[in-house]
Amino acid sequence: MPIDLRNLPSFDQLPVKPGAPAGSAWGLFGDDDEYGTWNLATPEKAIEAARLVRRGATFPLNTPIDAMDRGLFWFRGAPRRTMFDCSGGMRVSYDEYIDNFCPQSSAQWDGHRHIAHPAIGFYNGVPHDRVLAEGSTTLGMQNLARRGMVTRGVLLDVGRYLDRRGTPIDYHSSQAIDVATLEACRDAQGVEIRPGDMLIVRTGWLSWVLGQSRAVQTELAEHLVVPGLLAGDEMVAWLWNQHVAAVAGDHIAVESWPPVLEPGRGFMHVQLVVMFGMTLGEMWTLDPLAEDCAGDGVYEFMFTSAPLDVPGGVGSPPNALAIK
Ligand code: UVW
Repeated sequence: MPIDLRNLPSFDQLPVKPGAPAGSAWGLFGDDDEYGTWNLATPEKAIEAARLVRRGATFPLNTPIDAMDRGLFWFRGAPRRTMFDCSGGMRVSYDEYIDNFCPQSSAQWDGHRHIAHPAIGFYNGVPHDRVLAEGSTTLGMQNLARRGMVTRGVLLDVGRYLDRRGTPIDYHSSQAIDVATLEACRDAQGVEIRPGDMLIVRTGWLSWVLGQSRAVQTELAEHLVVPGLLAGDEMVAWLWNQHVAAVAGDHIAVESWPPVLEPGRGFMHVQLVVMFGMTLGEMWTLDPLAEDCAGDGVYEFMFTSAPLDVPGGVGSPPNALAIK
């Protein structure tokens, strides 16, 4: 369905579909939609993005798939690779198996199947049964994989902004970044967020944690606290009202971890993934891109991502590029 990026409902106008849950975008992109807010990354956004390529400077945003091979990501172990001679011992051709590969164990998209509301199901009101049925691919990663993900990207380098302000993020905490800080960072960088953009927030957490000793990492794995966005009503409304196609970061869960299960706060994944249909990018490698942006003062770029085409896939490495 054609999308008019100048005429999207504000958060206060949701839901647009009678009977849909409060604050949900269900039905906005069609009753059978499986792209969610990525619908906002229109062909016009791909053209806008391509115009931002000036130097050909390219920044891959994946993180090595074994980066969390320290028990850091407590329930998603690193994969085991086995390389073998597939030329019958003639030593001319090799393949490999990657066992125990969790597509969400390192840089990842949380796809539309990753999060459900226990009582009402998945994005767009798809019930649990339909997603969990044997052979079901509903809401799987194949949708975005086959569509291809291209749009204008914007980096908010909150880690650097707060460093420069003399109030660095405490990486060994669940420090929560509020809307005012995101806006102040955006303002300091002189960049606009436009409908259909890919919003990327850098905290600096990933490079910090990968540089820690095994002892610190083990302790962190046991009591996982990670900075991130301040989950809650204000952030949810702000993210919707920016009309971004998706949001990503270099930290563990987009929102600060662990979630605070109190009225007005809560587990923001449910609101973003289930109610908006917004995929979430986590643990992306952002430092080289951020260095470049700090160097030339340009925080916008062409963004591309080619998730794995796993029918019914829950998540995927992003295989994302930022190109300036
Ligand atoms: C965690 O599980 C910490 O994050 P997510 O579910 O967003 O991948």
